[in-house]
Amino acid sequence: MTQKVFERPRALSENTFSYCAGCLHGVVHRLIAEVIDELDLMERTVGICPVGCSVFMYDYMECDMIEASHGRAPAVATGVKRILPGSFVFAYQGDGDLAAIGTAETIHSAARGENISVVFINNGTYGMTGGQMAPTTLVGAKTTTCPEGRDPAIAGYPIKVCELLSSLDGPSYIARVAPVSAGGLAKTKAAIKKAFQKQLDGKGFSLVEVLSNCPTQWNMSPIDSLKWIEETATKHYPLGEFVDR
Ligand SMILES: Cc1ncc(C[n+]2csc(CCOP(=O)(O)OP(=O)(O)O)c2C)c(N)n1
Ligand code: SF4
Repeated sequence: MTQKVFERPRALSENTFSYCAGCLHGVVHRLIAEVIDELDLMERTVGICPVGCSVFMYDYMECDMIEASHGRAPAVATGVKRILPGSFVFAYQGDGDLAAIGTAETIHSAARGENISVVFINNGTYGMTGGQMAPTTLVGAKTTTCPEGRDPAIAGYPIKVCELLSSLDGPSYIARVAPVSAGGLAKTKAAIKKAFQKQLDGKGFSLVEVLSNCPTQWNMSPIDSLKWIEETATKHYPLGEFVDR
């Protein structure tokens, strides 16, 4: 007798991801879909897509999805949640989207303690538009707009989103994870689940920062990009839970 031990989450569509080989966007989509299934949220979930490589997330999810313009996902999420308080609302945003053009929306929705959840994909670059420097690009890291490496004398220092938001009273949960190993994947899923549960419990704003990759714009193999996250990115962006209340 055969036994099914693995299947596509209900919340994930059958469409093929358009992401580059080895990109973690698809992996994180799947983890979100698994959590939506496990918490039985699909019928009341509204996801907010960003602008960036994951702009087509609405093609990959079976729940309702809305496309927000660049950086505005937390504002759109706020509107949906306030009008439909029984809905479950998450925003999915890259670092260009969340920490550059959307800085104001991010900080203010967190400070207000909006009862929404944000999954923040920090790959240290603007993947979709050609690998430009992002607010999260590490000092010394090379991008197409800082080919000699990020120089703080010119471009300042990377923004640590979890640490920044942790100084606010509004957030109920802030965590940073790195899905670069079996253990890292399990911790990433657990953090997303915890963040989603905070919203279900009415506790207010929750955010999970995922240290992610961009093998294409980093000019690295997928395996090397995961090693770089583990060995370099985590030194500057420590993993863990920053707020849990
Ligand atoms: C208002 C506005 N400014 C700039 C752009 C151009 N743009 C599209 S995607 C993008 C960068 C996205 O980078 P990120 O959020 O880090 O996502 P990634 O592609 O790396 O997943 C930019 C600058 C835009 N679409 N709209
Ligand atoms: S450009 Fe980078 S972030 Fe975008 S899909 Fe390719 S690997 Fe992923």
